[in-house]
Amino acid sequence: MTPGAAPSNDYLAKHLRVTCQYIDRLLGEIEGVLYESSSRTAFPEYVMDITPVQQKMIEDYIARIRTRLVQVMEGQGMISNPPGIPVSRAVHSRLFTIDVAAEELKPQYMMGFGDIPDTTATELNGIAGELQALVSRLGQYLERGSGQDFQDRLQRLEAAGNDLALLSRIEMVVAKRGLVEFRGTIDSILDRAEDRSFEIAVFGRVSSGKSSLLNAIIGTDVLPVGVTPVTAVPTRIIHGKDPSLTVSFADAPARTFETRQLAEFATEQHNPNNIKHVTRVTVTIPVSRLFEGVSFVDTPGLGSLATGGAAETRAYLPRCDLGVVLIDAGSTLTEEDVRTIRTLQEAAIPAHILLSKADLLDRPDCEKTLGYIRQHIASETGLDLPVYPVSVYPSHQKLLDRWFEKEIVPVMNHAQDLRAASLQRKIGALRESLAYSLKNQIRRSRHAPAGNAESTRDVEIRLRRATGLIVETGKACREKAEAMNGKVFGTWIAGAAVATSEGHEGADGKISDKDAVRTAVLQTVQAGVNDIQSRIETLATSLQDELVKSALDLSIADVPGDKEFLSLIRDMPSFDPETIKVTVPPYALTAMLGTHLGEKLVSGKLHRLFDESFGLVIAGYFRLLKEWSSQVTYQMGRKFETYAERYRAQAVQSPGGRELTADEVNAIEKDLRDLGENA
Ligand SMILES: Nc1nc2c(ncn2[C@@H]2O[C@H](COP(=O)(O)OP(=O)(O)OP(=O)(O)O)[C@@H](O)[C@H]2O)c(=O)[nH]1
Ligand SMILES: [Mg+2]
Repeated sequence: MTPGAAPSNDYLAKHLRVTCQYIDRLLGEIEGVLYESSSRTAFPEYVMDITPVQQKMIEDYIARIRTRLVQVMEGQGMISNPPGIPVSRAVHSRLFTIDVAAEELKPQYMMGFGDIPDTTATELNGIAGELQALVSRLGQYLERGSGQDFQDRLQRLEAAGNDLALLSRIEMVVAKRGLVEFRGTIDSILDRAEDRSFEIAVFGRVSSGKSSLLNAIIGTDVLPVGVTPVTAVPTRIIHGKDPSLTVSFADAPARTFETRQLAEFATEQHNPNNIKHVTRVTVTIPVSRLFEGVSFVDTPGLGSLATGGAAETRAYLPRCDLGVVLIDAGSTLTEEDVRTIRTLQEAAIPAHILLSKADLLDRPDCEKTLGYIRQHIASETGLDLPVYPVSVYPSHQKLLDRWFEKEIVPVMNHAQDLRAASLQRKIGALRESLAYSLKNQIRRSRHAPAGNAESTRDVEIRLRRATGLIVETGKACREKAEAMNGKVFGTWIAGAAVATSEGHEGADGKISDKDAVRTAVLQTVQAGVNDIQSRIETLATSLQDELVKSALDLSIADVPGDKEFLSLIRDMPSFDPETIKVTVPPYALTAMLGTHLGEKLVSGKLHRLFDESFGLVIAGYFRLLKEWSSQVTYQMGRKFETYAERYRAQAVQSPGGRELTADEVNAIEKDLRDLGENA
């Protein structure tokens, strides 16, 4: 063949291409062997027996062979195909496979391997849980796309006039030291900085009048209202000339709709438990009262009647810049209201308190209630906050206007300054915890007590067991909730059999047999509920204890607050005993149970009766309880991880209490100075 001429036939061309590709891949494998030590594989295969000079020579020859391969291809007029697979996709698909492989470490997949002791099972669940959490975090990071690169985002934000010099220095130290545990916080601060709006959010229990209040403020009835739980996802309202509705989804690109379609996405009726996976709803309408750069946010109600939307509200809460908390004049101030104010306080977000539906009270009662609320909040939170009465009735318009002019207009006037201040507060807090972590590294290296290696390993094992416990509790609660339906049915049959064989009126006349059946059923339901609740409480206490003990071993001061995990157990769906209307079959059961056919007939009839009277209600309730327990264990897992991730990182950084070299200490001290700390 002459140079540059195409191979004489397709087979030959294919053969050439495939062989060259194969040679190239083998060269890649040699590189894999050479770089094994730097890849830090967990299962090293090769012993390094070549010198750096030899390694360099090999690399040079590999480069030479590759050049020749390219020349061969070009010489035959064959152009190699441009790459078509994005790296991110390739990494994603491997991560998915790793996740599946990690799942198989769980004891439930090892049935055939003989008995597994309980502690080993918990540990295996823990190992799987730890690996899967890391894989999922890496996956989430990738999903944000390359446009989300930290340095890129920082530069863009700084160009837009944000003072993020400190955050930039923090990012550099975090990247240099591989402290992935600080990535999440940096990310959320950048999110907040990119979103230039100042958000005023309205919180309160279900039906306290949040949506009605915002409608009254903006002068339209765009937000759906009603007596049952209505709002299902946090809904932003911003000012704009042309009305529109933008909805973002977790699993689909954002879309624009007409504002009248809001109910399809934002209400419990049309989007129960957010089955449509809506992540953000923004309504743009002309609102003369809304200043540029400020948005109002309507949130789903909290409290015992709350639905799935309450979780959305809690997740959203730390993001807002100002929280307006509504206390319903038609009921009393509850623990839930105080908790909302406290959560805002912990997130350093100013809280404003309103007594809604003030039209329901006459003036003296209103005054009395305002005083009581103010005093109660002060004693519970230490905050002395003014409480304003408001009502959406036109006759009470003045009340609403007075509060708005006095409290909200000044805030809107300074929205951008307030927003910048809150951003700096968040960055400051991050700097503190990073500096603390670096100082700790030096301190532990200098004062490594004997047995540090032991305690570091203990910490790792302890955290792993706790992770395993989360996996196990979640599974046990789900199984318990699923089994409850059958159990209640069994109780009902047993009760019904006794009732029909013994007659209807109790001998002492106090308790009828119908009541006995009902009581037995209720007790069974309650026992199931108690079981689930106590498993979750035990989990909360264990997680708290394990974290506190680990922090002590690692000399870390940042430990979870006293009831931090227990406080996640809230809004447990309650069971209404009124729904149990027990009807006992009007014929003697015992007489019919003798024959096979009789048993079948009776069993069929009982099943129907059970379903007709209350079986479906019970099934629905335990389904709700199952979802609730999954939600709570998931939240506990997330909270646990935020601490455990940092603790594990610290445990790894003090491998056996090895003393750092003078150079390593100097480097850390330089980082501390870069962060503005005296090392
Ligand atoms: N009397 C009186 N009733 C009100 C007032 N504001 C709201 N309501 C009524 O309270 C009920 C609940 O109002 P919503 O605005 O839907 O309450 P919400 O807090 O948004 O409720 P969720 O979205 O379900 O959490 C409705 O029946 C309203 O008519 C008020 O100022 N006075
Ligand atoms: Mg509402």
